[in-house]
Amino acid sequence: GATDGNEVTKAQQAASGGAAPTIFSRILDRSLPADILFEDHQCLVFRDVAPQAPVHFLVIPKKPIPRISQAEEKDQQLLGHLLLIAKKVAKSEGLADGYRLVINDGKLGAQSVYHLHIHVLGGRQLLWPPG
Ligand code: D5M
Repeated sequence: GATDGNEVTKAQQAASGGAAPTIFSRILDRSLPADILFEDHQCLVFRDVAPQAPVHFLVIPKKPIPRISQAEEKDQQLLGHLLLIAKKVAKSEGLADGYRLVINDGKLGAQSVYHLHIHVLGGRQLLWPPG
């Protein structure tokens, strides 16, 4: 029925645009602090709390797309925008000699937060292949 737990979960997910709330929803609504580097109407950029390089920040859409494998055709402009913002903030962070963008997807991709995010890592010689 309309009041069982399953329906409540569905309603909550519908209210958040089809994605379950994550820690990044709380950064977006400012109920959790973050070191924010850039914001516009489509995205937010903030430093990763567990940096894997001297510069490590995340570019996230305000739209709560859970993971890249669930992005849709209609997200094409937004996805391109995230890449352009990633390179713009990389430049302002001084990463003139190169850097890396990473999107982890799902269990085998080692994704831990199910709100799409582009990692931008730089400030040291990065290795290949990744782990
Ligand atoms: O990466 C998720 C990333 O999110 C991981 O590098 C840590 C980072 N993270 C988790 N919580 C926070 C907060 N509160 N602020 C900033 N960064 C955070 P994934 O690709 O999902 O493995």
